[in-house]
Amino acid sequence: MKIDIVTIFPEIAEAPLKSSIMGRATDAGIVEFGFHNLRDFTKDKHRQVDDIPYGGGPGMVMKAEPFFDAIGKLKTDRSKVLLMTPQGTPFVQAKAVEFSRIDHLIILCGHYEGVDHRVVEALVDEEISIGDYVLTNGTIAAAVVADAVVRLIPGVLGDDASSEVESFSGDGKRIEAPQYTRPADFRGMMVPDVLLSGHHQAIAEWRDLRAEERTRENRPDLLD
Ligand code: JFE
Repeated sequence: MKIDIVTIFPEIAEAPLKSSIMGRATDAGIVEFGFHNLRDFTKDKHRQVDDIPYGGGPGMVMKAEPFFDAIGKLKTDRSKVLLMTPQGTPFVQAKAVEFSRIDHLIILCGHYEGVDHRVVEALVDEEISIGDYVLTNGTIAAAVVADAVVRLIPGVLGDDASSEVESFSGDGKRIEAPQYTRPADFRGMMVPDVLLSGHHQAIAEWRDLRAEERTRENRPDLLD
């Protein structure tokens, strides 16, 4: 899979996607990231990517032409073009699964108050939001999408972690039971006895009960 990210801050997307598991997926040849500076697609001497909004109002709007030129260079017949925006459709695990089956993603990142709408109309397949809060720009959101997508590609996670992938994508979504590791007594805070019992049936029942409780407490929206 190839993922191209177009932004005026490529270094913001590069750091998380060159590190850790994303870096290893790249080294293994499973994914190829392209980080593109939108200013490299400008033609004027000031490399201007923004301008004042038609109709007036505060702030600046991203110009159309640099995005058109970036897409002109990057897009193939296998590409899907995403635009990060707080006005997009919510990015959820099912979307990550869908995108993980695509050959080539191009993720456009705005800045300032948004992007000339002709970019959306002519170039963008899907406008995506990572959540109902407003970031300063789309680059961190693009890195979030890329990370969530790439970890689903076979071979990126160990076999052990891969089965866990299912737990937030199916129907019966719920929070997982609490986890503990050694020591059993940490500064007087004890691991629940049942987890040390070796009684697999009892452990399964305890986890089911605690998962249900925690879902009701933290994510009541997931329960019908
Ligand atoms: C941009 C901004 C005021 C945008 C366009 C480009 N989920 C999510 N939250 N925030 C974003 C995505 C996001 C994505 C791209 C962005 C925010 N901004 C800032 C500020 C109004 C805006 O509407 C610029």
